[in-house]
Amino acid sequence: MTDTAMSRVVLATHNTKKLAELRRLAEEAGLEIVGLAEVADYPEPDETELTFEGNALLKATAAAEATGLPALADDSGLEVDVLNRMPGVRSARWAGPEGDDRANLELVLRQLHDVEPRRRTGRFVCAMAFAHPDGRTEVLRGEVEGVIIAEPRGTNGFGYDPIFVPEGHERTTAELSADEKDRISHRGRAVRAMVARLPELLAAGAGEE
Ligand code: ITT
Repeated sequence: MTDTAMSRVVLATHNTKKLAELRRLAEEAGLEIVGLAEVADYPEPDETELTFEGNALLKATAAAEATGLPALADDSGLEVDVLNRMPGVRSARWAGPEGDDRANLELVLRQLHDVEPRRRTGRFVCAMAFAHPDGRTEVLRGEVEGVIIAEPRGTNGFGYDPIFVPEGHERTTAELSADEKDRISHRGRAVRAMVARLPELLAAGAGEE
């Protein structure tokens, strides 16, 4: 295996905004990225697990099996403390199966309408899973704490970004630049932790082939 081939990974996500963030973070780390659009179509697994880690592993494993390439997938979402950490793993479809970002965010705002500011705490969570075609897997978590504000602000990012202000910041993650968000985000943290593990994960796979 050449060095180039060793760092080639497929990013297993159908969410184009998430793909853009993952691609940016992974390419920064020197990985050669293959998107799902560049590989043969395969059935998307149902996200049947009750944890971010479980669902991330389902997605990464399905991609590695279908493509024969090492795969990375994330399962992510917003946990709101007064909602018993929901929407959690149901973040993408909180307001209905069609996965409408705006409807999801507005439902959370309605659910929090009478909650005072100091109790509107929560976090973005990202479980980042790696799956090698030889069957080995790894999963890591990144988080960013923050508060959920009452009025959406900003147009960058996606999902719940317009209502989430990270701890120690005044702007929402939809008002931060891409670089600023990457530095502090749940996804940025998880990707950086995974990238640090990849040389070992990819090399071990090469040795066993
Ligand atoms: P894939 O499963 O194909 O990757 P998805 O959108 O279904 O795409 P998830 O099941 O992981 O992905 O759901 C993630 C949802 O959580 C996403 O749709 C947003 O609503 C929310 N979310 C995750 N990361 C976010 C971020 O960085 N900013 C804002 N919202 C985020």
